[in-house]
Amino acid sequence: MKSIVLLISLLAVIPCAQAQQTDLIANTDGRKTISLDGEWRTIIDPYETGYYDYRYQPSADGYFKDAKPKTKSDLIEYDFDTSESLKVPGDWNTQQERLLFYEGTIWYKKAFDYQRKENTRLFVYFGAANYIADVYLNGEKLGRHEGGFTPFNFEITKLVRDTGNSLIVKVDNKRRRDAVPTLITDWWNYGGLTRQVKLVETPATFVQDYFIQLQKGSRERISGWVKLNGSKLDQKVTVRIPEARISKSFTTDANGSAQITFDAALTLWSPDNPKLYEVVIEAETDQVQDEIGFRTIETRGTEILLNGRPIFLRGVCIHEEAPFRGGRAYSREDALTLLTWAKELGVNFVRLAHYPHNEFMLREADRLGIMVWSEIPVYWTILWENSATLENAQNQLTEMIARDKNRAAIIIWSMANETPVGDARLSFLKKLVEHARSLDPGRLISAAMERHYIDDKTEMIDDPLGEYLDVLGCNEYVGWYDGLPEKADRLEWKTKYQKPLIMSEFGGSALYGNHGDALTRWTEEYQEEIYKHQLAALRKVPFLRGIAPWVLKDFRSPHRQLPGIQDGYNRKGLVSETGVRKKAFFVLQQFYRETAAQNTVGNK
Ligand code: GCB
Repeated sequence: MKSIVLLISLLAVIPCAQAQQTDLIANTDGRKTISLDGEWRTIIDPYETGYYDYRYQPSADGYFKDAKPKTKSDLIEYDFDTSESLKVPGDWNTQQERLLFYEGTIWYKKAFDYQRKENTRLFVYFGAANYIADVYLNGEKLGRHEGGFTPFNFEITKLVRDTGNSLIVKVDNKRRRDAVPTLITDWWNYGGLTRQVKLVETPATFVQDYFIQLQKGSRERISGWVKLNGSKLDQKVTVRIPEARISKSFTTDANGSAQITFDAALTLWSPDNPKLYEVVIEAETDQVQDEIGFRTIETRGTEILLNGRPIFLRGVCIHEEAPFRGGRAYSREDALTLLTWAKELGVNFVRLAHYPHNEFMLREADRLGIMVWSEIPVYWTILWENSATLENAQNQLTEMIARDKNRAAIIIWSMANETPVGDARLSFLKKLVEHARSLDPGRLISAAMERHYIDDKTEMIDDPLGEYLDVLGCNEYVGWYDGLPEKADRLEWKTKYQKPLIMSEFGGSALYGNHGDALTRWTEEYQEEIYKHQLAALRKVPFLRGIAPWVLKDFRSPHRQLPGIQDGYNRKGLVSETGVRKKAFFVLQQFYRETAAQNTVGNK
């Protein structure tokens, strides 16, 4: 009997739940939603008292029960409703000083009422929770999600009540060796419900997802698919692009899927003309709207071609950190500020490092005409031989692509950053490349790799991973970790591949307002000197097709300890953490002005 009770209580708290996680609703913007943002009651639980019992077994009566004493004698040692609160969306670290370094569990509770409607379904959608989220509604476990930067949702149609719903999320941001990312990163481990949370209402059978883009290699043919979810899976589905007078109908199969292809003469999306079309996906039981741009992206030899024409990517790297207030960025305003700073620099391209950024960044990049490199946090050291780590990375890749595959701005999916060459790593990353190509055959695949010297003045890019990529990415810090700024002048760059190269990082640190001569570390002049030498040298690299210097804005990092200079910030920003421009900003801006007209760095 005891063991049955134990089994039931175990089932109540962990594993089965994962199966209930519903496939992602790809475009929540296009449907009826109810925001759950605002104050959530929270319990800081470093010992996970609300999850494990005193034998370290998952407890059947954890905090997720949201229990209240029923009699004056009842013993209940927590109470959400008299606990403190935190704002959602938002990392916890920057909301309370005592949480700045906190890594562990915090429980979140939101109470809500909901008027159930006939023939509708209800989902709870999380933009992101860093890092593991265990989600419960009215005491029942909905499921667990792992990965701090991608969205997930659960269906709650059968569990939701008219009044007094208790939505509880245990968020745990403890770093783990087998996780993605692993124990060390050069950014802050911001924990919590860092992005929007919402209820999404759908008809009984609804348009779950769709992929509507130009077919690879074609500027006139649209190709993709639509997927329904529900009980009436065979339906007529019409894709309309009203402005282009397009209306094409398809029939979904017994699984609710339809392949779609049709010809369309459209104005193509580009940084000069970021044209977006209203696209309507109309099923018999549901309708969703989106704004979609259409463009092609491909490579030919060492060229990158946008809509068939060679381009040079004038970029900058960006972390998802809020301008001015610090902490994780999560709003449209944050996205607009960061991307406007980048635009003022003269970019046509951003590398969103080192994990998928919030959806506003992609939506705004689409509108502003900024091409995007988007990546998953396979960073530095990963447990290459661990199958669960691979599955986790693959899942994060799936979720990134699921959310953003219709954004014209994204031209590159990147698999990894600065990972060490080796067999297990190569086999791991090859699987990610194959996976990305199977989900999205149209975009380019890259990774930020490393280079090495073959003699004292020749830099070589020959990482075996390069063979599987469309575009080579390479991080180098000549002038900062590697010699002094003038060293860049003496180097020649080589690669064994006939592929385009993006210098996906270079730069150096300066504290804004710290001045000295060009050889004094941490001064704006030293950083400026790096940029001058780097840009002059990179002009001479014949296969270079883009640059993304590190980094737009100073960002928090526990790696960066130097008192009076770093104080917990990586200072490689071209602007300070409050957005004040350093001298190097203007050097890069000038370079971009000169090169914009030519669409090349003048190496031919
Ligand atoms: C790198 C990493 C980046 C770091 C940067 C640095 O190579 O990719 O995440 O922040 O160097 O500042 O050292």
